[in-house]
Amino acid sequence: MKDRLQELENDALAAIGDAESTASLQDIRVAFLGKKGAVTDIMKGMRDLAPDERPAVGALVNSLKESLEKAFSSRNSALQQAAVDERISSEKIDVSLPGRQSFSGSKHPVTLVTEELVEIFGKLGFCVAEGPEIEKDFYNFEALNIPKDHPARDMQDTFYVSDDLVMRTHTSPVQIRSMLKQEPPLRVIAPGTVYRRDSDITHSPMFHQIEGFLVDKNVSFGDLKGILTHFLTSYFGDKLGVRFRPSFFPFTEPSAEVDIACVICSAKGCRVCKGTGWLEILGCGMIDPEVFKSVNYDAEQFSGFAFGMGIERIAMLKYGVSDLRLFFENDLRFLRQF
Ligand code: 2U9
Repeated sequence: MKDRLQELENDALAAIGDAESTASLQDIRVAFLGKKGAVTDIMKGMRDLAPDERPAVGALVNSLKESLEKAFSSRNSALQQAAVDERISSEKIDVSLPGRQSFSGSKHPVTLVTEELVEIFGKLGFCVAEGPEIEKDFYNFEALNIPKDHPARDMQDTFYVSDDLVMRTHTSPVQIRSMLKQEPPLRVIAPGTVYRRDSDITHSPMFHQIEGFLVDKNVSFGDLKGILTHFLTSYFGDKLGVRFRPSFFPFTEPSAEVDIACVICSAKGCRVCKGTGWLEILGCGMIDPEVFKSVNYDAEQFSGFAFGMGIERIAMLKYGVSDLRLFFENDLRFLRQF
């Protein structure tokens, strides 16, 4: 029995010494010391020994187990340490290697301007609203008091998807949807992409607009002037000259166009302001009672103003960009400047 135990110990120690990973070491451990392992078998076989032999054999088996446990534990530590050493050497960093250049993107100027406008109006209590770019005739024209024979509805000016669907020509339909959803008081700002059949140096078939409106009791043209003057001086600078000129839009009455003193030549007269010293910057007016009718607002009880402007135009003036097409070409030499 002593010889058998010695042989078993030799075999186990050899296998432990040869184990190349902690996983294979674990398999060896199970083969010798596991429930069905070789050492356990011997312990089970002790039942068949004569009673006087048992104490001596038991002591031998215990010392074998102890010796194997020690060997397993020390081999396990050695293998773990080897794995750590291997990882450390494979993950070594060569700090002398030249770095890789990282390219960071930047926001498009149209996005930058939109964010700035939304922030200014946000501080005045306006919330952003969005809507679909393919619109029903009703939201884009009918509800805005744009009659069937209005030139804006012409196939020459509007992209028709079907008889009843158009690519929205302004973000005003978003405002109609807001009014149909909510009762006054309401302050909404609607930035977004719009489409018109127009393409030359100063017009693009796809461009961006921001429109806003406010509806409440007792809203006056004075409120409109106050809010829009505050907005223009916040955006372009404190001592900015601002003037309101009478105009016409189907959805506002009275209507006005707003000019600012030319920011390019400080109102001295230049190519951009065509020598006038003034730049047209936005359109506005008191919301026409006809518009209130189509959203079931009581025009006797409520009044409101609305305004709209082209975002590219504002961006061109702010950043001194002379050609509208630069905004849509995605030339990195242009975009990297923002
Ligand atoms: C509702 C009622 C009225 C929005 C308005 C303008 C005047 C305007 C143009 C500026 C340059 C469009 O991008 S542009 O070509 N817009 O002049 N927009 S009042 O009036 C509204 C909007 C929604 C329900």
